[in-house]
Amino acid sequence: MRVVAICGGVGGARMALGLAGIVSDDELSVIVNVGDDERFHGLLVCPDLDTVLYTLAGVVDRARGWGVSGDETRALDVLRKMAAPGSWMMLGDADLGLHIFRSWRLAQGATLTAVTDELRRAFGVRCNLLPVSDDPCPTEVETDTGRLSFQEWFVRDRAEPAVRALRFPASGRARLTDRAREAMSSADLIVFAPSNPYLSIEPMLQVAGMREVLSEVEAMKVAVSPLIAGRAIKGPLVKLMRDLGREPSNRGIAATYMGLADVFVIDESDSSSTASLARSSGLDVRVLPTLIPDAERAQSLARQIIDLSSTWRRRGGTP
Ligand code: FO1
Repeated sequence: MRVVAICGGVGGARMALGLAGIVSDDELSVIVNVGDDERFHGLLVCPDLDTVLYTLAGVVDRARGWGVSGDETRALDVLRKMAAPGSWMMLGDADLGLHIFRSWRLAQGATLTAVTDELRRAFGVRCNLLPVSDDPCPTEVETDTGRLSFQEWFVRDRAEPAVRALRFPASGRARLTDRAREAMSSADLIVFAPSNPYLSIEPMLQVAGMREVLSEVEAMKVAVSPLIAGRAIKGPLVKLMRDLGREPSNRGIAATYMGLADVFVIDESDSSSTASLARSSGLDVRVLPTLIPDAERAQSLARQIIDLSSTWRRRGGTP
């Protein structure tokens, strides 16, 4: 079975880890958000790609969910001593080594897809790891304090400024890569990871070609809600939904996936809303244990989603 995971952030990396445990390497493609990418100290940092890479390679700092376990900050200490702009971004020494390599290869003319492939091979990651686009497609955040880059809002300002809107200035111009397109077109199952729909999934849907390919594919499309008992495990999801005037519930999350996904998976703790959610969204709502704090639980969720896809038939479709 050919599986594509559409991912961003820590929830995305954990879902990818679960799938990587049970899907054969050449049949798994992980397509990753690049809307959070930003330059620091002249280097391109791609937090979502790196979080997936470090997680799949088993070197991620598990407590934080991002960065390299046991990393030090001697380089950053110097940058801070020099009051270098952007030194609020916690870049460890080993992490910086990766950013140096990536920035050097990009300056030589390599695409982000090619460099990511070099990195995942070197880190011993065997499935396909694919940026959604090779073009810059930053997410910008319109706040009460003005327009901020994604990391200024998320890290420097701790996601505190109230969000009026998310902006995607490269929307429709940044193109889907051929490899991401091919992976989705030939997939049997596409899983939208339990990532933040506004910060991780929506930026990918803004990439030219992404929505079209998703609407044409044969694959069964399953979206996993990041809410558990109505709350996000990590990150500013609920506050962001309130700021944006969306209902901070699975009903609000489902709105992102209406007309896009076939199945919407919610956590057992939210099962009382299943019937009303199915009615209001038109999605086939299923209940599974979606809390994935470790590889074992992530693998168990991945297994249950794959089992679901082997028996699932599109409503009104041919058997
Ligand atoms: N998140 C933080 O909350 N503080 C940081 O200083 C920070 C540094 C950082 C460096 C590299 C990297 O790959 C991720 C990093 N993150 C940090 C996480 C990152 O901001 C978020 O995971 C995503 O951009 C949101 O999905």
